[in-house]
Amino acid sequence: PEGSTPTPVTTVSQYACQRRTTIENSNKIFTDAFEVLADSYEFSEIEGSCLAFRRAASVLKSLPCVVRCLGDTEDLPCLGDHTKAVMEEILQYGRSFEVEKILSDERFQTLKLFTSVFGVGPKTAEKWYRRGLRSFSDILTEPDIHLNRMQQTGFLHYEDISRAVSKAEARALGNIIDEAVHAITLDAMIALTGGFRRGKEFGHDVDFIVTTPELDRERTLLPDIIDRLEQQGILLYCDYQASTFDITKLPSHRFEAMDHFAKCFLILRLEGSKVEGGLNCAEEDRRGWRAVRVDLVLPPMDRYAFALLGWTGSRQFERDLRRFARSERRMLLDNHALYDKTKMLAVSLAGRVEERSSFSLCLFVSRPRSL
Ligand code: 8DG
Ligand code: MN
Ligand code: MN
Repeated sequence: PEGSTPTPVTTVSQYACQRRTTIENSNKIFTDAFEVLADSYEFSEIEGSCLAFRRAASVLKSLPCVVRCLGDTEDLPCLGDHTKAVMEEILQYGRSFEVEKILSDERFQTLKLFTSVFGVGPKTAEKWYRRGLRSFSDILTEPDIHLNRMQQTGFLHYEDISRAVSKAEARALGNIIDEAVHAITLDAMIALTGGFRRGKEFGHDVDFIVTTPELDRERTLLPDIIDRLEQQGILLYCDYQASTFDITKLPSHRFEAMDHFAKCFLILRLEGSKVEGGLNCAEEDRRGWRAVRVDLVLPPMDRYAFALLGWTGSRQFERDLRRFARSERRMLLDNHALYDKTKMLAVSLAGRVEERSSFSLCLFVSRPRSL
């Protein structure tokens, strides 16, 4: 138009899948506080407030600069009164008293400690807390406590599993999985997914997708891979879940849909010599190896793109991707499929042209399929 050019307005979307977010977080001081509050609400099973703080943290992580005053947040979505009150405290005093109170709370500290063990969720942690248990030695010396195999392994490898996995270690594990899979079948594909696919330097585990063009082979391949890792003597723990994938099912309406692909949650033994740059902790140095959490998921080849999209994370990105599909596109999305409710059609998705930032996924409607 004539005259002055309008000031560009950069609006931040309410959907994480519509925001570009880098690995650098300029607003860590706020997002760390929100995450404490979210955890605290999660422990109290107040899901709405928990998600509100997780959503707010995700919004601030997408900002290129630090928030300097409350005015900076005026045009931002997903920030409620409570969120802003916490930010105001931090802006004024450099810390939030509400967060400090939570951090010094015995129940919070104990639940945080207990849930840091592999295999211990909020329910079990709460149960133990109510019985008066406060430390790991309380749990391990209490005669009436029965630990399942996952929890026993969690305590056994606690130090190793709690320590972040580096990119170099993820790469070394990639080579081990690659070698194991290709010793069994030559035409399988392996992709690194999860946080490392998003470019993170460290992770709590390493996630891989394995798939093969051989029809139905993905249902039987995983037990073969697990056997092989066992024979190599590097399998420390394995929770295997067989495929329950049913092609006739619609994408689920549930909020955080678990998928039905064959998968396993593993703990593997990683030799220090296999990692470039070697070992990074004194204790490991003496032992020469460390335990690492590894997840493998095996979708059928024609579902690879959905599985990759679903397992790349973050959890907030995935939640918002599904919400965006539902609310803005009248579609249902999960780790298996994308379904157009208005056309009653399954949409197929070209695997390699996945555009994560805008949901302008290269979509094309497949031949009508009665789902
Ligand atoms: P991190 O390991 O570096 O801490 O982060 P991450 O890689 O983002 O987290 P993750 O817990 O390994 O989960 C990666 C993605 O996998 C996450 O977006 C959720 C998705 N995912 C599923 N199904 C399942 C499942 O059954 N269990 C787990 N743990 N994650 C799943 O789609
Ligand atoms: Mn991960
Ligand atoms: Mn994982």
